[in-house]
Amino acid sequence: MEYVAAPARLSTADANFEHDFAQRLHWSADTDAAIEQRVADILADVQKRGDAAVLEYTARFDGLQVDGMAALELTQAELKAAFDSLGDEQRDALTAAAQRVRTYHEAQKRASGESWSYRDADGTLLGQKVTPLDRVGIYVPGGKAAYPSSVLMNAIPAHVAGVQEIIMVVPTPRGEKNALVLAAAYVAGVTRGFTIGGAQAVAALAYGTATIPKVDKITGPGNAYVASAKKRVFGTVGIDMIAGPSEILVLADGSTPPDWVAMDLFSQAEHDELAQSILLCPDADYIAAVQREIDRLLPEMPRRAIIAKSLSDRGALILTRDMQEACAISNRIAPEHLEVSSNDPHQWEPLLRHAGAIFLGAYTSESLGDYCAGPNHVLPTSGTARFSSPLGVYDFQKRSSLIEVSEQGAQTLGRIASVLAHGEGLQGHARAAEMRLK
Ligand code: HSO
Ligand code: ZN
Repeated sequence: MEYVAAPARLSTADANFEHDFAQRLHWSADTDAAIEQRVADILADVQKRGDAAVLEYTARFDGLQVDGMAALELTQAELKAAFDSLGDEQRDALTAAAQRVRTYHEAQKRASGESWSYRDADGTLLGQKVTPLDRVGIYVPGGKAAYPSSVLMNAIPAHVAGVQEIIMVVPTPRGEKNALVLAAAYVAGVTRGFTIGGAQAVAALAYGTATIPKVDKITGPGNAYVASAKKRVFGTVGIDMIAGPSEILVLADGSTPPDWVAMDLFSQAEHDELAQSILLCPDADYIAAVQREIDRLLPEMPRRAIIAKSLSDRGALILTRDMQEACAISNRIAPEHLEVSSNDPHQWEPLLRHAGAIFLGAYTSESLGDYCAGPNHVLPTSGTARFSSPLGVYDFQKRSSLIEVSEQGAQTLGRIASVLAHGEGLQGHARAAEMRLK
């Protein structure tokens, strides 16, 4: 079967541009009501029956029938054995990627993850104390989207933050384990692992069972059931985000070889038929050249069916008046990944405000960021980069305010508090402040 990848061809000069652009971008994170109901039932059941329910759902949904929960645990020895079983090439690549991701997140922790305090003129101490979460759960998808790189991206920032216990869950249909996923868990410092998945795994982590420890926060991507379960347990535990399909936006000035750009568009399109790849460029000839490269390269791609559908249904090649306008449109999209494919990327970078990750210059393919550059690849999607950030060390930390009022400070603050407390009609508050006045 021959596949055709035909992204929409738009131009900002067209009268219909706003309409066509809005249609291309439209994406809804709503899940259907049937899934919501089934997930609600599974959560309630696991909360009530614990391990017994987890065992039943794992047998039913993953075809993994075992005698007891012990058989669903991945021991440290097993994680290490998986690592040792890798060939040199994979082992070295995994270790190198993990080291770079660790170095990046250590810098992130130094920059914004440290406690601080100051004393005001009255000698009152004010500050912020940063502490890691005690225990987190990381959800690792199984099946066709099993990504060892995502194990690194979730577990390493948790480890760097100082989280003592990192519990990994990974659905393992029929018990077929993915050696690279287990090896990544070993390299990244996962404490305990379980071969469970779906809403039942999210429930077990959120509520705890006799075997699965209750965690404080659950991170990591998953299918519609997992996303729905994470939304429902939010409040009982923290969650990171609800990730939508992958996206890439390439902002090109025409200086990068067009086959490089075509392959970068493929790199996200191949994730998912719902993934979105967009090119913004002021040069019509260059856009035509990229389309020619798409046509030439597509038949070589093992995942060409997915790429063709993603590009044809959700992709776009957009002609802009100039690079400034391309930057402005990019800000409206707020893409997950933004490549500035220009020989002068620093000219445009100051104009770019909303993106999960910004990749500067022709050599910075997005795929390097997915695996090993260092920054996290768990990024805000579907325009949420307008108000949220990559997964990071800060997601595994929390802050407590610190206040130590001096005797003199109690006089100054006591007068202010007393007035406001009376204004709110709260006697107890007012008197607690007044008692400390001389
Ligand atoms: N691009 C994906 C992450 C990933 N890519 C994992 C390859 N493996 C997240 O947006
Ligand atoms: Zn990717």
